[in-house]
Amino acid sequence: MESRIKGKIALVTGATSGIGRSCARELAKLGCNVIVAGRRAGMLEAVRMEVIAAGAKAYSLVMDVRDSRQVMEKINSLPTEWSDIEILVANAGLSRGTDKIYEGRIEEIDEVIDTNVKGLIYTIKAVVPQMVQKDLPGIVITMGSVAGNAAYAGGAVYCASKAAARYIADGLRIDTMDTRIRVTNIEPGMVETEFSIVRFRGDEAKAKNVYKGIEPLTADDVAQTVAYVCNLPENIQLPEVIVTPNKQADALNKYVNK
Ligand code: NDP
Ligand code: 8X3
Repeated sequence: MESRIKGKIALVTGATSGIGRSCARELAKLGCNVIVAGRRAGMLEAVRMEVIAAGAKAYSLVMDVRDSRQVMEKINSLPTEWSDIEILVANAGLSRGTDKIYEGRIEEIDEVIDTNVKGLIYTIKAVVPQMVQKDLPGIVITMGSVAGNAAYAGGAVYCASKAAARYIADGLRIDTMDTRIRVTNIEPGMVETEFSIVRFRGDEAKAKNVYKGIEPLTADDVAQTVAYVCNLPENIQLPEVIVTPNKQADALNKYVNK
């Protein structure tokens, strides 16, 4: 793929694993210099090395997107050579538990909403103003989900958080219509990453079972979609992209080989 984004600075949140990690690598392959963000410093260092191995520059930002002050301070005090962020992949997120909404643990409900909804807003609020002020042809990718388009059993809070991501993206797209910024909500279906292990509170057997009888997407599949969107000509905006494995139609329907 010919790169239109060579030399641009990208910030990827949730870059320590899964989709974010793959996005950091794919953007680096297209010549972007990448700021990788997440909470686990050791994992960030590994991703930073992967970006460098792909021939780009990399900078690590240890931050918890739930902490608004940390997000604002860390992003606003980036070294000058890293401060013109043109591509934001706001990907950090999680699901925790599969309880019925009236039985869910308050601390886990807070964790999901604080990360997926408030963390997303804080990240946008920290990055987008400089895109507007500098009149940059910015690209904002929000990581939604097919779960944002339909609720399912045991997923009320997560699904609500991903519906919120969709509407945050829609609102931002409207609020930036008079700028060069484009906004895309990516809505993946099943992707095998650490996601299900986190959702099942570390139970790897339960997590593996989610993908029994169906070939899920890989993190690289989603990252290639993100890279494609980021590399489009400036006048093309894809408001949303739904990406599922072949045997999954949407959040509720999938064909499982018995
Ligand atoms: P992973 O668990 O592999 O990655 C999640 C990433 O989010 C990690 O890098 C983690 O980093 C980061 N993260 C979580 N909480 C925070 C926080 N408070 N502050 C900063 N970073 C945080 O899962 P995926 O790669 O699959 O998930 C990435 C995104 O894709 C999520 O938003 C998820 O909802 C979405 N998605 C996933 C699908 C799937 O089936 N896997 C399908 C549809 C959407 P660290 O722990 O180091 O902070
Ligand atoms: C995660 C995808 O299908 O587990 O956002 O809801 S799914």
